[in-house]
Amino acid sequence: MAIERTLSIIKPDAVAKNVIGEIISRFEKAGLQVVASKMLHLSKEQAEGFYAEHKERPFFGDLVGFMTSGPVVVQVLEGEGAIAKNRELMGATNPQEAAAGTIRADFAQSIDANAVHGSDSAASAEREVAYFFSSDEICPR
Ligand code: IDP
Repeated sequence: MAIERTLSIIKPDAVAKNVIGEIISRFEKAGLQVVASKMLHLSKEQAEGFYAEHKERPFFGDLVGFMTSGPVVVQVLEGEGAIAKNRELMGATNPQEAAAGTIRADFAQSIDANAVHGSDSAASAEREVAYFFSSDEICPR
């Protein structure tokens, strides 16, 4: 399988719960490496731009409101099949439907406050990594 990069966001609910380390530990134990990381408090404009594909959806306002409600940790994860592997570790969007042992099953409260974001395709990963990181901020080993 190819080495890929994917964008992960530890969302405001998980940062507030103080489980940043536990979440990163799951990525590392699954063989993904953190090759870029920063903590940010997203502006409304940053959150709207990031989630632009959802702007016509009824939950868009709530999503932007939630993502700007507190700090987040944005990271680039690298590894074999990183995009699908991260989605598997995250679990389903709605934590009530997320498989046992996934990040969302263990740390998320609701479909709004669902602990993590992960790119869902190679095209999204490319756009999302570039949205938050310049190439000199990414440090592969
Ligand atoms: P994903 O984060 O699992 O990729 P997406 O469909 O890309 O899910 O949706 C982005 C985010 O928007 C979700 O993580 C969730 O927080 C929020 N969201 C998605 N669907 C709903 C919904 O039906 N109601 C409220 N929020 C939603």
